[in-house]
Amino acid sequence: MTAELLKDAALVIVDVQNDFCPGGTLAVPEGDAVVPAINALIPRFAVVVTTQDWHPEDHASFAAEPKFVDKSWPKHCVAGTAGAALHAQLALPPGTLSVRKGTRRDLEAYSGFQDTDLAKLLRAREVKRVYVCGLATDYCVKATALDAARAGFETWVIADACRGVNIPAGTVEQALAEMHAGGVKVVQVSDLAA
Ligand code: VGL
Ligand code: ZN
Repeated sequence: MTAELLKDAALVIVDVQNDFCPGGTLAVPEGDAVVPAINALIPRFAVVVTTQDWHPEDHASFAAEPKFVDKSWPKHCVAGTAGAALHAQLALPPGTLSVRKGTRRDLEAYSGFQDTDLAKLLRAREVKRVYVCGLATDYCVKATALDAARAGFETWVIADACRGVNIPAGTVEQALAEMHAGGVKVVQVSDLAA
C-alpha cells in the first residue's frame, strides 16, 4: 500500500551532501542516518526539493582553525566537488527541484530561501505546506524552516529526519525550540512515512 500524497505539500531536503556526512570535511554526527528516513518520506510528496551548500573555493566562512561556535568552518561543499554532491543513496524522484545557496564569497547562506528562487519555485507548484528535513538541524535546517514559515508556508520540521552539528551540545534542542517559537511544527518520520 502506498500512502496518499500529502496535499499541497513539498519535502525540502536540506544539504544532504557528502561533506556533511561521515567522512566529509564538516561531518555531522550520524549525518548519513537521515538518508533511509528521507527515502521513506519521499513517496508521500508530489514536490521534492533538494538544497545544496555550494561555496566558492575561498568562501568567507572557511578557516584553517575553525571554531564552529563562531560560524567559522572547515572548507566544505566547494561547488562542483564530490563533497558538495548529494549523498548517492538518496532516492530522488524524477522532477526533483534543486536549489544551491551560499554561492557568494562574502555571504553565508544557511537558509535555502536566501538569495534563491525557492519561494517562487514552491508557489509556482501551488505548495502551501513545507516539510523540512536534512542537515544540519542547528544551522541550515533551522534557517530554512524559519524562512519557510516567514514566507507564509505552513511549516513542519521532521525532527528525526535531521541531524545537527551540536557544538556545543544542546544546540540541536535549542534549534528545535527556536523553530517551534517561530511557528514551525515538529513531527517525526513515523507521523508521515507510509
Ligand atoms: C551548514 C555549516 C556551514 C549546514 C552549512 O548545512 O547546516 N552548516 N554551512
Ligand atoms: Zn556552508
